[in-house]
Amino acid sequence: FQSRRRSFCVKATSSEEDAAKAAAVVADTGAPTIFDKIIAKEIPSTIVYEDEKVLAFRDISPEAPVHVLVIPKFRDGLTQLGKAEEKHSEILGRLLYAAKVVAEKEGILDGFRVVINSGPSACQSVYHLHLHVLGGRQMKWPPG
Ligand code: TR5
Repeated sequence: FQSRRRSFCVKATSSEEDAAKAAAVVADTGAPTIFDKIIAKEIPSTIVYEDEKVLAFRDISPEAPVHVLVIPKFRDGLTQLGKAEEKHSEILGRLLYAAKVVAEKEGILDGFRVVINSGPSACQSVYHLHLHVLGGRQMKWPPG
């Protein structure tokens, strides 16, 4: 299943470098992720919205004209939605509301999609909970 999963989760590519990346299975180890560096501003990102608890920035590999990631600044064990506990209810609500604020700022309130990939079978690749806000084109249903 691991190798089937890899081919489902990674876009077809011809470059050897990308093939090597595809071979690396991402696991939820609880270790810091690239998003911690984005929060710390050690790595540049295009920030769309920020408050004391939430950061929203453009996805580096957009799947739609608007593709923004909304993340908690303090992960607090929330590597994936599947690990949420009741204590995370408030931040989960804030993230969802921030997704709406992002959609409004981006001018896509007429139609947008919010996606959370949780765990390997959903192709999660960064283990710091994040909402994908996608829009600016006609979405298809059902998603793959
Ligand atoms: O696959 P999941 O749902 O975990 O989504 C992770 C998302 O993070 C993907 O859509 C990636 O394109 C995105 N991503 C990965 C990196 C990155 C990023 N978005 C903005 N900036 C990024 N940097 C600087 N580095 C990444 N590795």
